[in-house]
Amino acid sequence: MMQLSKEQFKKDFERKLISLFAEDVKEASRSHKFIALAELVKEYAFERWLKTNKKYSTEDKKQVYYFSMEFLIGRLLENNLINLGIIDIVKEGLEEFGISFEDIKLEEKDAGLGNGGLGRLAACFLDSMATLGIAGHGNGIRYKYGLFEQKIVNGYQVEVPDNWLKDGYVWEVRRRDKACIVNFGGNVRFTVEDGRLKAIHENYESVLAVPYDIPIIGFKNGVVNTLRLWSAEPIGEDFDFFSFSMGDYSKAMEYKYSVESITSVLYPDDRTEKGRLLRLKQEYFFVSAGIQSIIRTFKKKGKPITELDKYVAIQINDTHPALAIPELLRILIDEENLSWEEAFKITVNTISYTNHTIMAEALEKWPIDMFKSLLPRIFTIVEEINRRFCLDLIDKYGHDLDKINKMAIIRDGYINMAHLAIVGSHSVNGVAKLHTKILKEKELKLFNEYFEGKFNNKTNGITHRRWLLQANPRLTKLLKETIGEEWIKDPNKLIELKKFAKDSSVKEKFYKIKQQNKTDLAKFIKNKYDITVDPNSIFDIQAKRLHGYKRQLLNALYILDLYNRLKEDKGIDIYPRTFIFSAKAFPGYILAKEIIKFINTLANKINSDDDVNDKIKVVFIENYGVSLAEKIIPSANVSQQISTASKEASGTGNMKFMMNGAITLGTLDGANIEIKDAVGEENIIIFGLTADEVINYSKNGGYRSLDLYNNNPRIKRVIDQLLNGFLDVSPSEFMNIYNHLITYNDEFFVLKDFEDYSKAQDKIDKLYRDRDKWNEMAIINVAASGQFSSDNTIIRYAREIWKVL
Ligand code: 4GP
Repeated sequence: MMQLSKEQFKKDFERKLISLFAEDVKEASRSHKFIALAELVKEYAFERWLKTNKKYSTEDKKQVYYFSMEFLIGRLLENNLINLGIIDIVKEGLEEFGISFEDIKLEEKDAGLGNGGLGRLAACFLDSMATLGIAGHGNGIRYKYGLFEQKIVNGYQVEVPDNWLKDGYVWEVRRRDKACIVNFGGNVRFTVEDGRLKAIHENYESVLAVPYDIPIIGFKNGVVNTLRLWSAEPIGEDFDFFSFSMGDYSKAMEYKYSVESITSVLYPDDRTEKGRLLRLKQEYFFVSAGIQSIIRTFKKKGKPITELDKYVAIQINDTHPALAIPELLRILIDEENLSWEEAFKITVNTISYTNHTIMAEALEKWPIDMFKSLLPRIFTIVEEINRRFCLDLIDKYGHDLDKINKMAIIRDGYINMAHLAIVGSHSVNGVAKLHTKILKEKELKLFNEYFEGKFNNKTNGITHRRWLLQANPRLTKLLKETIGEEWIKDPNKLIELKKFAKDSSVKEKFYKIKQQNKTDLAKFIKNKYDITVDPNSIFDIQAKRLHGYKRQLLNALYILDLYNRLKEDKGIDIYPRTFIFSAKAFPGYILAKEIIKFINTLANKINSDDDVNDKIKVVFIENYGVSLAEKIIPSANVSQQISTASKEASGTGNMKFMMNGAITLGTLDGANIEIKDAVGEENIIIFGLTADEVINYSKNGGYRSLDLYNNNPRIKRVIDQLLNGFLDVSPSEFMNIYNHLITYNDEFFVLKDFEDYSKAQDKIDKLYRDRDKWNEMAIINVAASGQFSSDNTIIRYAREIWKVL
């Protein structure tokens, strides 16, 4: 832990302002104060970074690399100060200068290099690996533009580019000397060299991969690991001088642009061939650079390459980095001259794969033609993996062609990346018990039977340092006063809070904290949208990506029905409620965008209707991301986790909300089930179809949403209101929603679960009136949340997959 006195800090801070900007505290702008503070944190941390790196290069410790297309790291300043153990000193020191830390921290850009759960999980894992002293590093892409910024205009989502690097990024270090070359295109021919077949890749185009390193600081342990993000640059001079000197300026610029576009955007538009090709390019680009850099570091140790798997573990975050498998094989065979058998054994032992979803749309498949022309050598390797795997299958199953077809890596003109990832790795894990069970028994059953013992579960987790210490300082203080500080190092100790669940003074304090957090959010909403929400109402929150299966639509239709009931009978006794949504929709996902418009339309109608205004309010907070989540989650009373059972692999928002004392209103899906087991049935509200029921309906039919529409007047009314002008929009505005629910038979069982959901909401209403009981439930949720710290998850990865603990 770092020793720093307040006086020393103040001196250092003044010195930094002078050396960077020739300014004193009085003159400096908010932005300069932020930069000076961040630069100071770097000064404090970088010595440790150097030491950690030195230690890793001299020790024989196995290095873990987490390969991910997404790292949603959010803002780092506060997190870094907490982990260095100097947050209080810094806050106090700044205060004495008359500077509010809360104010200057907002100057930092929220690095949104990801989309949702998978990306945020990667960031939590980095924090936990550093804190546990595991030599674990991230490998990803330095996107020039992060996930788009969402604006709501007239109720519609509008996407604005997130130019987060515009003013520079204070935490990164460009390491030009560690750049690698990545090759695309060209052709492959085979020759015989020393009696062995040798692949020659030629006529390719090369791109320079330049790493930018970000320090990942462990919690009070002196460890600083590395997140390495790769940026694509033209090789040699900035543009093609030949074209330029011939006067073809635009051709030269085209070359520069085409190279730089590789790392320009997260999620290129997958509706076009060009967009899909770019995504494949991105995948190979960061994987190839990452593996080359790992091998280079490993070789400095002077160990034989055949021992690589003893010193290196690579975890691939979903299939996006699955090209790590053929790329590692390529290097071992073509550059290190190992035999296929040796190279394959090492590759499988080095790589492990995490599956994050069973949604068909997310299961990657690449057309052979595209793959082959972009990555000709890699294609021949994938073909060979497939050929040998199919032969093994024939060995085991004879000529059961149906089975072999189902399991093959290459089939019907496509390369199935999940199959490649399973065959080329030694571990395949799901992210919650139910999800793993579905993988093992349904989606990937054949593979689980064939590769005995390869499949395993690693339930997700979240770092309590960000989601409790940082996001909720008030609750953190209460916890310290009540159960001491051991839980910060060992989150399982949070369970000690359970003893205080019936303690009326702790309950009262907990209630007050929740009210203060709600008041903060209410002020934020007032400032931003001029909507007045009452902190005494129930804050009922659904904050996550917008997707059909996450069923924001169920929540919204329920609100519309509630509104109808209130209009019909003003005497209905409901506890006042504020429904809060926050969600981004993927730009090309029409239905999701229409649901956003629907929620906003509903919000307008309800918020401006004096008849119901003291009872319900609806707020859509735009631009959901890590920083906004830190603001929203601590204020929640109800956490909506209402996905169609079987569809949400785990969820991690559910864990963040419970850790902050919200009661989960959820289906038996993903990690909700484990949350239920941890808190007990009486401290969670469960409703809806089970995963088995959903799977059964989807497979065998037996559900008709039209019947529900015809037989349930409440459902009929809300569906009709989508189209009949009730919402003061044109009849076609919500046509996709209507079609989704009725014409296409409600794929995600929104209407099927409607009644049960409505009853669950009634339960919440009753429970909240009993303040004592509610607080007890909330405290039990906080107490049981330690189990879901990502420290626990990482310990399991480290012991069972990477074998580093
Ligand atoms: C998400 C899953 O949808 C979510 O259930 C899970 O908690 C999270 O991964 C982390 O494991 N999937 C994605 C994705 O983010 O892009 O597929």
